[in-house]
Amino acid sequence: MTDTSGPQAKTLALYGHPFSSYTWKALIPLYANVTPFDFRIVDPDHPENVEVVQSAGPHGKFPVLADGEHLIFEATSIIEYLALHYPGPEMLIPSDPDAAIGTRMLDRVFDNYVMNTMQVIVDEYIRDANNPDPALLAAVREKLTRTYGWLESWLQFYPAMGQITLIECAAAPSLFYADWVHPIGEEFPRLKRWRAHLLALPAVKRCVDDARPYRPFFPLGAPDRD
Ligand SMILES: N[C@@H](CCC(=O)N[C@@H](CS)C(=O)NCC(=O)O)C(=O)O
Repeated sequence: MTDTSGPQAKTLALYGHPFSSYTWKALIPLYANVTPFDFRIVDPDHPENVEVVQSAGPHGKFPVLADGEHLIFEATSIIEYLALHYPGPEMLIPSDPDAAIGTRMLDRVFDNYVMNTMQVIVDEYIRDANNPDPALLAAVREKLTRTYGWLESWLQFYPAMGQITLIECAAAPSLFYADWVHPIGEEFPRLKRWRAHLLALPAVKRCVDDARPYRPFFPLGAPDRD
């Protein structure tokens, strides 16, 4: 999928899948900072890559970043690692400690209250696409609506447009898929606009485009947009 090459030797490799939201989260900073790396797809045709991922963390999840022999898992930790060891034009974590706490807090919001919440619905459709549990779906949709409301208020005070930090890395994939699962309503105009802004960032657009061939596999059916 990715030719990230340049003249420099690549010491980094990212293991993941182009349709995986958490893989996007790690790809976005690599693309944004033009950091050279090899992409290693995790799928049944590449058991050697599956093996690396299985060896890295307790549940064998991806993405995994390899820097030589050093394996880093958890997308947030990968971004922290990149910010420290492979800095680029985008300052992924603010240097001011208080601002950094705020950035990390928002990262938790997107993982825990958007991505992982939305994933409950996706998992329910994987379990039985024809007969998902309506009570479960309603409860999770209510949680997502509450999160959208919170983000709509938060965006009033989030000044930035254009930069890529840990916040954007977490927000773009989680809002991309959450909107497919539980559309962001007209009552959340700032959030709708911000999602559109995020998807237009070149580093994010590249992830969206590379994932297009896999859309037929989306358990709820991918909408004909984005
Ligand atoms: N907390 C992990 C979540 C990673 C995760 O859930 N990855 C999914 C792909 S988006 C995965 O590995 N799925 C395959 C599996 O669970 O076996 C992170 O932030 O990196």
